[in-house]
Amino acid sequence: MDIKSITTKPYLDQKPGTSGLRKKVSVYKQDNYLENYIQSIFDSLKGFEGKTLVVGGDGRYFNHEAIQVVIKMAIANQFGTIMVGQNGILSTPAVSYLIRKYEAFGGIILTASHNPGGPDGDFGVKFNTSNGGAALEALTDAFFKRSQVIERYWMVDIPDIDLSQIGEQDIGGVKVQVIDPVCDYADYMQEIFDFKAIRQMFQNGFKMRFDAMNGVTGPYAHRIFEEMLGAGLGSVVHGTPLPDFGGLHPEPNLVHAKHLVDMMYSSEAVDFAAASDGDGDRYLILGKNFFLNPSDSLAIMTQYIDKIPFYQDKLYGVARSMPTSYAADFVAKDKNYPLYQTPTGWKFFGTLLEADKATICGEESFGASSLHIREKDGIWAVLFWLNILALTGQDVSTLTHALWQKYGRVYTSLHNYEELDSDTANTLLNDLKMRLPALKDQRFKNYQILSAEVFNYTDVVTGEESFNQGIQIYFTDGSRIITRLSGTGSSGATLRLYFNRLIKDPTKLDLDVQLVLKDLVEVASEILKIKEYTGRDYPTTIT
Ligand code: VG1
Ligand code: CO
Repeated sequence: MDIKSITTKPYLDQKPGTSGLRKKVSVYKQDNYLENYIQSIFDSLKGFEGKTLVVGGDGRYFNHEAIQVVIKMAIANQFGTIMVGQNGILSTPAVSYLIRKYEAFGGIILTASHNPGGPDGDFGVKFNTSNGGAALEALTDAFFKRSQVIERYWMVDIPDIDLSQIGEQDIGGVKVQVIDPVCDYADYMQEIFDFKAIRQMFQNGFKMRFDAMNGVTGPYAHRIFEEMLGAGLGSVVHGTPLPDFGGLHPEPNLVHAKHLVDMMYSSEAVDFAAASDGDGDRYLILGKNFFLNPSDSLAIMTQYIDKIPFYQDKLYGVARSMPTSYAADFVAKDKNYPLYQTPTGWKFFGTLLEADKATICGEESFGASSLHIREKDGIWAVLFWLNILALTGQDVSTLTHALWQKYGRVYTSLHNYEELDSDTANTLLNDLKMRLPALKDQRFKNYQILSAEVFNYTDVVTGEESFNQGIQIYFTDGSRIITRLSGTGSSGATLRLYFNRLIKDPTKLDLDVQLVLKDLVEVASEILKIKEYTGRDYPTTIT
């Protein structure tokens, strides 16, 4: 087989963000752009010759072309086996699982996750290491460094590989295995959860709707919910992965899954509804007339994890990202589980999971997962909830109200200012940083500042330090404002503002979230000088 060295010139913008290198499709389509980044990844790794690489994507626009490039370059770089999902499809959690199960060297996931798809949308590349987790910062920094000086990449000149048939092909001594994307993952879910109890619940007439938002989870959901659990045909909607996600923005939240939310607040409502994002690592859960906040979801999962046999000998602790509300902290304390607060981004949970310190992890951004893999996992979270419902016979709203009755309700919301000029956003934050020491003890409306600090993180396992992971302002009543810049966008800057306010009064558990947070939101605008810097009166999205 003819392995060619192709001369190239570096692009200077290949710096991965919170989760891989995400750029507009038009950027990825530039000559050698994808090739450069893939070779920069391979050049930064050692000892993969003859080993296995798992490759798959969320089916978005450019997935087809890109996967051929990745496979051919992996062959040229002398991996031994390339395991790829049929038609190039694999969810992010499935890749994580396959890497672990088959002891692969690593995996490449072609996805921009919840970012919009199509020719005008985003594309992305993520590398996961042999533990199944996304590459840590030291490694992604190495990719970036390499990408800035790269002069050649390795490629084989062969026709496109047929990914439509399951089976094994030998290509010049390298094995290309096309696998069923769902099988291994579905078997694993069956090991973790009580499928029998969930099946029984469906037999008793329980009705669910799962909206795959035309992302990658369609095939997983059809197989697991409809076929294995008997949820009934038609329970899964938008279940075919489409290159442009059928025009949907595959981000399961109150804004982009509004159609599902509206349905659950109407007379058409079923018992339980869920959705997931483009690459299948996020989840949204709704009950009848009820939206489950992801931070509360983590708290309730923490309450019930000891009832799921798979976890009974692995109850180590709970981890949540810093902007995730502290609802789970109350439960963890009660249950005597250590609680860890990490920076935003799933990769920070990895070391805790490896060291048997965390069993379950969650993010406010509709992400949850456990030590079963090293990525967040949308289908897993939905199954976890189905298992809780089958076990307790209660519904989502009742279980959440029970949590609030016991600990109080942490009213929570995220306000995003999108498409800001990057310099403006950075100046705003830098100015705020300078003013932090002076903010302590200051009073705004009824809120007095207890502390105002930059969140720097030291990994409790490795001692590795990550600076500048957001700004936390605590008030004396326990309320909290957090702000940070998004690291997953492909253009401009998104300023995120997270709000938490704890209300313990049992007669005030069902108030309107934005009303409860109104004063706090105004205080934040004042402290951050949002209008002054951005000229904006309102956030772009509220979830
Ligand atoms: C966002 C979320 C973060 C999540 C990340 C990747 O990052 O806030 O919690 O882990 O997306 O999710 P940022 O930097 O934009 O705030 V996914 O489903 O896009 O891989
Ligand atoms: Co995702």
